[in-house]
Amino acid sequence: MNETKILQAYNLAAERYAQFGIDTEAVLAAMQRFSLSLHCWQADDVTGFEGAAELTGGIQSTGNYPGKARNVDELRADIEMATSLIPGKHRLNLHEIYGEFGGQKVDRDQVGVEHFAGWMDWSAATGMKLDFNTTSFSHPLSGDLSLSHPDKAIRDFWIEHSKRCRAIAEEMGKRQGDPSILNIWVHDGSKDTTVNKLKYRTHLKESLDEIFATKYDNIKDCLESKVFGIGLESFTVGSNDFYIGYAAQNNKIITLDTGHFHPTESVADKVSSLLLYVPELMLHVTRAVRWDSDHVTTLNDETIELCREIVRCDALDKVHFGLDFFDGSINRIGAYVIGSRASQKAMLQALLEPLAQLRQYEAEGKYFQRLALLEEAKSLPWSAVWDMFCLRNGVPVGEEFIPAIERYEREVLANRN
Ligand code: RNT
Ligand code: ZN
Repeated sequence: MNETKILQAYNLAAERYAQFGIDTEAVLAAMQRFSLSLHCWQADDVTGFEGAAELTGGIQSTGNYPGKARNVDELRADIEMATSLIPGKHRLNLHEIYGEFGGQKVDRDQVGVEHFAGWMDWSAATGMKLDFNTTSFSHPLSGDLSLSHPDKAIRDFWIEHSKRCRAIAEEMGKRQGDPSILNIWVHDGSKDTTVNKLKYRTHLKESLDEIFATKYDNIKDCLESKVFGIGLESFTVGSNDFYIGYAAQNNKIITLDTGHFHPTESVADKVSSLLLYVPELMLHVTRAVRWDSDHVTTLNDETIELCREIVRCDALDKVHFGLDFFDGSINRIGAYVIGSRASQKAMLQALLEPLAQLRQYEAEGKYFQRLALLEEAKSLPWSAVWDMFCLRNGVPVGEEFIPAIERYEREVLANRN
């Protein structure tokens, strides 16, 4: 794209935003600090490196597009390719099943820092800081219940796994000089009507207490709820209420996955309530189509409103923005790039909102004016600022990333059979 034209359009946009007292240079600086945590599992449909035969635990990736990453080198190459097309500096969110196990069977209660040493070296070399997740699914002991299983031996197995994951994340946090976000999501639930819910939830609470008994300085613990899983439709042990209660009482972070609520429930609306009671939030931003389908995040109303609420709460430094979709039906690197750029565009629009004027209208009870400006704000020239952001970051402007992905598919992905 023509640089002079991008610059001209940006200058006009900057003038327009200045009429609302918005400094586009300050917004661009804020965008530069806004890091996404890219989920490693989009590259291989949540397979991991344990040699898993199938994805279990209430989640599903559909599609069989060729070229999925089969090992750690391919995964790293794909992430590096994706980030070369995404402006700014980002983090990588790893799951425990992505350790480097050297062809050995390393069970989940045996995993250690050594299995992530390569990732930590890669992180230091690329500057992509690491976040981490325990993995309760796709394992012979996954079943319908893990941390809430009535059998103490099974609970203990998953408690040990979770403790080890926290120790690994602590090492990541220490080495990168920035806390690693350690997320716990377990699929625990039931397909049908359940009559002893209190028992399972008591087990889950006690398991978490044990897991969190060790205090660490370089991790941030997060808990992710879910409305239901596939095959576990009637009951979820770790419901929204359960984790909000636990997090509020124990000063833990809540992870909001935008696919984990009732379809008409606003996740954006939760931000200002939760931040009054829990220290920070982690996000798993996805696009739920009819259910928690994990479609690629797009620039839709839900994502924009979520970003607006973060900005309106002045909470950019308290909200960690992770992505969580796994689409195996299209080019997987393309999926990363679309979802990441869409999230950034949503945040940019939020940062460019004429908030001072809107708040003044609201304070004065001028609700027609508030709604009118909210509508007008939608068509302010944010895309000129976006193009400038891409240009300054040396990444393709507009749709120019499409041929770059096509080339990678021809030259790299096509050789993975
Ligand atoms: C599943 C949760 C969870 C997973 C990943 C793989 O419903 O969203 O975050 O998607 O941890
Ligand atoms: Zn999630």
